[in-house]
Order: sequence, then structure tokens, then C-alpha cells
Amino acid sequence: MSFTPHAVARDSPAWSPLEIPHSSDEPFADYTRWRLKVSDGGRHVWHFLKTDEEVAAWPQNTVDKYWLGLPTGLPTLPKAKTPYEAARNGYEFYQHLQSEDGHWSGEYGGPMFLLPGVVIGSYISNMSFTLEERLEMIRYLMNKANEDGGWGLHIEGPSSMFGTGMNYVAIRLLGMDAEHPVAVKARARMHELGGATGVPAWGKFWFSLLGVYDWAGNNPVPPELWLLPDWLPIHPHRWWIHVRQVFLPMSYLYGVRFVMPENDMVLALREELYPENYYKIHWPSQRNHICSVDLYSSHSKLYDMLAEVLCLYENCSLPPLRKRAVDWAYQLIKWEDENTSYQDLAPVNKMFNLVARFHGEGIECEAWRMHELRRRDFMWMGPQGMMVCGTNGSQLWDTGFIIQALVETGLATEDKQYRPSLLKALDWLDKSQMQDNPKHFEKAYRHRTKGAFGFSTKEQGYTVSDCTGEGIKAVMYLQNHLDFTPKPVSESRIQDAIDTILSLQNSDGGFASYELIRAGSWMEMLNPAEVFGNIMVEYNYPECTTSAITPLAIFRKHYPNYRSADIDLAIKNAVKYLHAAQTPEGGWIGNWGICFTYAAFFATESLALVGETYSTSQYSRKACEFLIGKQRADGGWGESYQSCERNEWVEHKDTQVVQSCWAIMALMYAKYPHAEPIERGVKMVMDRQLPDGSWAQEAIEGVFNKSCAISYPNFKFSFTIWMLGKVGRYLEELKSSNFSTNGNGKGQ
Ligand code: LAN
Repeated sequence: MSFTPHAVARDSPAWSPLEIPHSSDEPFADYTRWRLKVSDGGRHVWHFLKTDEEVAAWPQNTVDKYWLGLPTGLPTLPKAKTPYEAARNGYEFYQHLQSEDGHWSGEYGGPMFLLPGVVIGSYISNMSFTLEERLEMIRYLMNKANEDGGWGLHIEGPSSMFGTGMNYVAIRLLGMDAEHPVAVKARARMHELGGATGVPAWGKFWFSLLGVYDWAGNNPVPPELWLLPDWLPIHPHRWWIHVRQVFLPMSYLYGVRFVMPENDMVLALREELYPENYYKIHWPSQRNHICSVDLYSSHSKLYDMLAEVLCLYENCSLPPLRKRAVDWAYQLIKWEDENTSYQDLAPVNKMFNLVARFHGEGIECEAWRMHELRRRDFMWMGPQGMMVCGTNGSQLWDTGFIIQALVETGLATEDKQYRPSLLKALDWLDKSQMQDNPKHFEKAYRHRTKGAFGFSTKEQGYTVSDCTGEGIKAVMYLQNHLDFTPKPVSESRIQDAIDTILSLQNSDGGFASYELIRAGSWMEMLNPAEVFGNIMVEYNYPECTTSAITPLAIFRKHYPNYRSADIDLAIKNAVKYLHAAQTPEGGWIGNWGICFTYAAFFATESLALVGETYSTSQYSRKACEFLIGKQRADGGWGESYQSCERNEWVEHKDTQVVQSCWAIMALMYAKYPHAEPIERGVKMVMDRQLPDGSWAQEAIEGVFNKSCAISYPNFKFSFTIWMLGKVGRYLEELKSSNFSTNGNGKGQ
């Protein structure tokens, strides 16, 4: 049951071929034997219990059952007659999904390029999986294959070369035979798409490490860029953190031209991935050959020219310079590993870092052992098998929202029975705030972390602007708005969070994700990853901006003497940015959730902070009209992830509960004066509530980098409970005519 990491050769039984059933409907590894272990401030690791003794000693709990898709056995609740009762029923259910340590755990899948990275990286670095993990990863891939046999960039996307090529390799390494019908079909689709020569850059790179693509088919990834003076506008420290942290180990591995030793699997894959003869492929002409279905951002002329120049440089690079660059990149990789306890920023850079460390130090070392341990933090068991999550979880994010929902709706105070749950959450939040800056943070180009919260756990160690905002807001709600809670987070720690937030405001008032904007958007011309958009630098986001300023406003109320002028100015400037970011139609483009409904939920709250509502502000009024214009006949809202790709509203074929909640929350922030549309939306959300108080999973909720969707399954609890718990009072006030109901906007 406990994992003792030990290295395994690639031809050992740990990677031997497996007999895989043709249907993936039924579990391959008994679902009653999986357990989620939560430890160390919210670490998630799924264990498979092999013996009956272990099963008896560690019973499956509701959290395990829910996330595995097994019946939870939670009772049917009396049918809600009011929205508030529906909210209470929602929490009656959702409280059971809180972990012992106080946070809410959950699946964070969606992207389809993460699992292959974990599999290929592990294979290269002599790391194994348990048999059950292998079986359930294979089952997951079988379940997520599209009708045409391929895989997409994410679980709802059409088959692409990136998705199909990477997952084909993963399923083969995991043990599926090349003649299994699923492999045969996937291969046929891959060949129809033109074969793996056209895989996008990150696929080319992984395949080159594995030895199934020639390095000459890659555009250069020169580590020397790290030696450029920091002040240069193109120095990598100015790039968006996810891009530079992936570029970092890539540049190391490219610099040393790492290739795994050839074996039978490599030889077989060279046959399978390409319709043509592998050994006759002209590799240099593949550098810019990208399958057309994959292209979201095609290379700019500038990038292609630069790549040509860098190719010339590769022929004459100076060995001592290369060595210095590779050594410096390695140092930065080590700092990243150490500062995050080997979680790293996300599973992409983690697996590249692992291969780099494997190259640098082999297997008999702390780095290999720690990487092997922390790899499991990303692996999540769901009803359809084992996936790899976008981060090591969304612990802080989910906990922050449900706490605010409970406090704002009054559920936190209404019923004493929820007190233990709130106290546990406060304890978890207290332990999740970062209290120091990372080691070598300036040299490692990191932003401060003192006082910050990250998206998942403290250990992962990355400041995120909006997570710091939502985290400290939840803390203040618990500590300052309730009378039964202790105050474990001291005033000076709250001030640290406020300082961190203020340190993240950009000159035009907006807030980006992890850092200040360090270079202009012209850098997008150097975007080498064809499948994503807007990734090269930080941008301001309406969502991050709102999450950053709302806690400032709450803080100002409770602690009026600390940096109040800075706070006032920050809020004022942030609202200016939000005005400028509104589209002519009245919406805001969402970047981390889908899409306009998500951004409207945030932006309207910011406007309300400075008194801008339907009756007082054209921005707020336009936002309401925009949303009302998108309401569907059944009272709800539904937009597709394609809204994010196209920057314009794209209807989903179905109405979505979560998006409907965002839209209704936005209308409430804006003090929208007509009850009827709101009531219709509320009815839709209530009608979809299940007898046990929960809601079913609908379409994917989140997105990143314009093109990749990602799951936030906890949203169907936090936002429903939040909206339903608030809306009853709102409608009452509206009807008792606290503000206008005639729509002339002059009420209030
Ligand atoms: C996330 C998840 C959380 C998200 C929010 C907090 C919601 C957002 O408001 C700010 C940005 C942030 C922190 C974010 C950034 C990009 C992430 C880390 C992800 C979407 C999760 C996965 C994604 C990451 C980039 C996936 C790995 C892929 C690469 C392109 C490196």
C-alpha cells in the first residue's frame, strides 16, 4: 500500500505488455479498493488496497466514493421549496465531500496532454507505476478516445495530432498491444491526420527524448537564452511563468540532446507513428510541419526566421558557452524542484524537470526519489479511470469559494451543525498561507510569496494573484464575520497577503495571474507552442483583477489604518481597467472559466464595489443587458468552451447550471431590477438538483491558454449554493421595492 520508490528497467515486468479487455465500461481494477489519502496540507494520493486486511483497516469514505462515481449512500432530502432550502440541501450534501483536514478535494482533469507526459517521462526515467495505475490509465484513455479513434487537446476537443500522437504513445508504453482494436483505430486516425511528423512542438520534443523523432525535426530551444542580460526585453524571465518553466528544462534537455537508449518499444513506435518509413523522413523539413487541425496560433514569420538563425547557431555553438548555459539552466531547475517540494509549477515542467534531473544525477539520488513520490500527487482516480490533473489539485480555489458562499448566504451562522466544517476549513486555510519567500527567489526570477496563497497547496509554493485574494477573503470572512471562530491568522499575516496583492497590480490597474506583466504582448510573435494562444507573457485578466481587489475592500473595512490610500487607489485603477476591458457588447472575455458568464460574475462584483450598478453605471447596465440577451428559453445560460477560442459567445447545445449561477450572481451584483429573468434562471437550477442535494456533472467549466478546457467539478456545488443561498433575499428586497422594478434604471 505504501510506495517504496525503486527504479525499474524499461524492459522489466513493470512495463510489460498487458491483456486489455476490448470494452472499458467496467473498471479494470476493483473500485471498492481505491482510497484517497489526504496529508501534508492537502496532498492527494490515490492508493489501491491489495489485501482484504488493508480494506478492512481502511474503509472507503464518502469522499472516495463520490469521486470514484460509486453510490455515496447519502440520504434523499426533503424537496426544496425555496432557493435557500435548495442551497441548504446542496450543502447538506457537499459538507460530506470535505476532507478531514478541512479542504475540499476534487478531480482536476481535462487536458489530454498531461497523462502522456507523465507516462513518457516516467518511462524514460526508469520509474514505474503500479499495475492498477497502469490498467486504469489505459481505461481512462480508452474512455476518452473520440468516436474516430483519436484524442483531442482536452476531453471535449476534436481529435488532434497532439492528442492522438501523445496518447497513442502513452497507451502503448502503458502496455496495450499494437493490435488491440483501440490502438489500431487510434493509429488509423493518426495516419489519417498525416502521421506524427506533424505533431506540434511539445509532441516533437517528447518524442525526441524517447527516440522516436529526430532532434533535427525540432526548432531550437537554446539554453543560452538564460545567459542573456536580464534587462533584455526577450530574456525568458519576462515570459509567462508556465512558458518559461517549461522552456527551462526543455532548453537543458535540448542543450544536451538527451535521447533515451533505443529498445524494442522505440523501434516499434518508429514503425507505428508514421505512415512513411521512419528512416527515410527528412527531419529538418518537419520543424515547421504542424498538422492543420492542431493549429491555434501558427508561427509568426519572425519566429520562423529566428528559428532559422538559431539552427545555424546550433551548427557552430561554442561548447564552453553551451556548458555554462546548460549548467545555469540546471541550477534553475534544481531551485524550482526544491522550492516546490518537487511538485513544480505544473505536471508539464515537472516531468521535463524529472528527465533533466535523471540525466544530471541518475536514479540513486534525492531528486529522483522525490520526483517519483510527488508524481502521484497529480494522478487522480475518476469514474472513467486514472487521469493526470492540471495541477496537484485545486484545493485552495475550491475551499475559498465554498467558504465565501457559506458566509455570504448565512448558512454559516444559521445552523450550528456546520460550525465544525467551518472551523476545519479555517484551520486548513491558516496552514495554507505561505509565510516566507522562496529560496533564491530573486535569482530564480520568482515573485514574492510571503503572505500569498496558491491555487492548490502551500507546498506547491506559487503565488497566484486571485488565489491570494480568494484565500485571504475566505480567511477574513471566517475570522471577522463569524463570532464563533478563533483568529489563527494574525493581523500581520493578513497584511502580508494585502502587500502581496498590491505588489501584483500592473500599471494600467489590472492584475495578471502569477506575476507582474514583464514584457509586451508583441512577445506573442515568438509563441512556439502552436496549440495555445496568449501564452508568452502575462496579461491582465478581469477575473484575477476582481479577486484581487475584493479582499482589499473587505480588509479596508476591518483594518482602516493599513495602506488605505494605496488600497483606494488600487481599487480605483482596477475598475478603470475593467471599464476598458469590457467588449462593445457589454461582456468581458473570460480566460480561466467559460467564458463570458464567468468573467461577468467577476467584473460586475468589482463594479459594485465602487457603487457601479445597473442604475448608476452604463458599464454595469450593459453587462446586464448582454447577459439577459443570452438567456435561453429554459431560463438558464449555456456557452461552449469555443467562446474562449473565438473571443465571441458560442452557444453550448445544453444549458449549464454553473454558468447560469455565474450569470445570476452577476445580475445580483449589478442589482438588476427585474425579478422575472432571475426567477426563471433560479427555477432551472433548482429543477436540476438531485434528490440528495447534489447536481450532476455537466459540461467542462474551465479553460486556459484560450484553447484548452479543464474541469472544475466542485463549481457545481460552490456556485449553486452561493447563488441559491443569496437569491431568495435578493428577490425579496427587489419585490419590497428597495430598488426599481420597472426597468427604467432610476430606482434606488
Ligand atoms: C491554472 C489553474 C488556476 C488558474 C486560476 C487561479 C483559476 C486563474 O484565475 C489564474 C491562472 C491559474 C492559476 C492557472 C494557470 C494555468 C494552469 C496552471 C491552470 C489552468 C491549471 C493548468 C494550467 C497549466 C498551464 C497546465 C500545464 C500546461 C502548460 C501549457 C504548461
